[in-house]
Amino acid sequence: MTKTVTMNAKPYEFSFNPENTAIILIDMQRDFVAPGGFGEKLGNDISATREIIPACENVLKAARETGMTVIHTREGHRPDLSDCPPSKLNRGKKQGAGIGDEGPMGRILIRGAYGHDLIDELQPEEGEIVIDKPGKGAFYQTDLESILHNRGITQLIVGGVTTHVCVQSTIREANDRGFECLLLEDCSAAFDKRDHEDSIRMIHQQGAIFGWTSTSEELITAIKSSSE
Ligand code: TIU
Repeated sequence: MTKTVTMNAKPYEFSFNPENTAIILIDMQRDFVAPGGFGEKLGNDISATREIIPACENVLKAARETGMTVIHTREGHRPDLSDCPPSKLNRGKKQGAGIGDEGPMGRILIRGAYGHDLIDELQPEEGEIVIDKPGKGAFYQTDLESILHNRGITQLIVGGVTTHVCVQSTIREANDRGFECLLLEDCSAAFDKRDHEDSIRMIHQQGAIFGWTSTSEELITAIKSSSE
């Protein structure tokens, strides 16, 4: 049994009970966080996405010790690309990052390819949920919403990459579905730090218009105090 706890956050305190809260790490895949993947082929410097790995590991450790629901997502497509909208395919190719093209880690953003999988440091443990999603938001064309309802989850603590694309899309989708979301600033990253900073402000502005933001340290302190 855990009790409801309150943590410091922007724009004001965030309260949650770990029993009704899921940690969701968005797309910490080699294709975004390792050299030669989709992220780098789109012309980005991936270093900022690697800097968050230790903080994500710390959060996973605390969540696992408390028995919280942990969810990992992966962006990607079927090998025959039948679930990839032509619009997405065409834009990637224009940027030199063709979804389905052979890269150093196998076919880019294709389910089953080495590059599509989660990085070694953040591999799921047995019993954790992995959501394969074709879009940017984790709710679009997935069973995430029903999994959350079935477990009685009402709040989401979100990290991963990239803050301004898949992380923001997922938080916006979750907010419209009635979930309260908190972004972990030091567990999320964009290729350009300005996109990351802008996303943080967009989420917590106007009295938590989409959600709250805070840090892994605040979260871990709160999680630990929930079982005291
Ligand atoms: N390009 C970019 O910033 N992001 C993506 O394409 N996917 C995710 O954010 N996961």
